[in-house]
Amino acid sequence: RHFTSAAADCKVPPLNSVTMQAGSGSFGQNLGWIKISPEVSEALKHGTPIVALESTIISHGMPYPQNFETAKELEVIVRENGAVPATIAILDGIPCIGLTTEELEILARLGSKARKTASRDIALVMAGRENGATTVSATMYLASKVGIPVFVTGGIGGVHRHGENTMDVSSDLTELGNTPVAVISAGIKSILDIPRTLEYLETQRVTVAAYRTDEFPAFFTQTSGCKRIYFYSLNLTVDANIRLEQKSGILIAVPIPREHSASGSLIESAIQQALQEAREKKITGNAETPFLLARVNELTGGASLASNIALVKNNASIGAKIAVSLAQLQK
Ligand code: PSU
Ligand code: MN
Repeated sequence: RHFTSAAADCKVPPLNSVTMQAGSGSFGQNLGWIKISPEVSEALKHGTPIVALESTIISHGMPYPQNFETAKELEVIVRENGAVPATIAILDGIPCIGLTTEELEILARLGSKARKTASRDIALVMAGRENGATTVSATMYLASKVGIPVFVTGGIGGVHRHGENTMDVSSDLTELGNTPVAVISAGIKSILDIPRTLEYLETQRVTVAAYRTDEFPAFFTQTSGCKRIYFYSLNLTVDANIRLEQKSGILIAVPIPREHSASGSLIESAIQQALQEAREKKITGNAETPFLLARVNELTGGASLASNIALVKNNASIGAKIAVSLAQLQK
């Protein structure tokens, strides 16, 4: 039902109508299959800082209506910090860069009825004219296609525990190895294998930097025990990566603000229980993360959701600042 109204707003621009231009290298490709909102299109043209935002976090990462509120608030925070927000999703089979409030609401209400769309799913969702909520990998891919070098999210996927046997390794990691976008996140959850994830990122040639710490954060908590992460000036690092024309991305890990990390150990024990339940219910593959997020939220009486929202907002303000100073460096 919602689909039709989204389709009306989401027209494919005619070829030649969109001129790409931004952060790195050569732009000006004509992508007739993608819809860029007028505001983002203008920003690309003028080199105005832009922050890409993903949509799986809206549909699968949080319940309605907090997901809708958070999606809107993230855009406000990006604007307050001087950048233009570009939430990315696929509506009626059309990849959209920059959504209207109505489109954000459609995704928020669809929840897990929207298809969780990783890079490998983009073509399928387009072919089926489906609504797709893009994960980190798909959002990076689409952001890079139109020339947006900075992207803010909450947590990325990683190597799952026992991934050395199951081979469940998120395509977020291989996309980071192949797509020159800086991803600002709060690290990865301890439901994943953090040391193996960092090893895998190294193999994929991904630059890993942290914000004001030398330790990789673990999403709900500031620490993971994994040290020796670089923390040089982040805008200079992103700028250098672009000048080098590296094909790989940068993972920027921002620890959750201290005042929201207090419930970390409570959340940690809920995670252990949820993991156990997932094993008993044989929930695997791309259904695992959404199940765990929802279950942990139930078990913690909403504390994990509150922390999740707080850390994504914090990432949005830091990501927007990085985008602003990067745009200045590139003038
Ligand atoms: N981690 C979170 N919240 C999320 C996700 C991960 O804390 O919403 C989502 C992101 O969209 C991420 C995706 O890209 O899950 C990874 O899924 P998978 O492990 O199936 O690759
Ligand atoms: Mn997986």
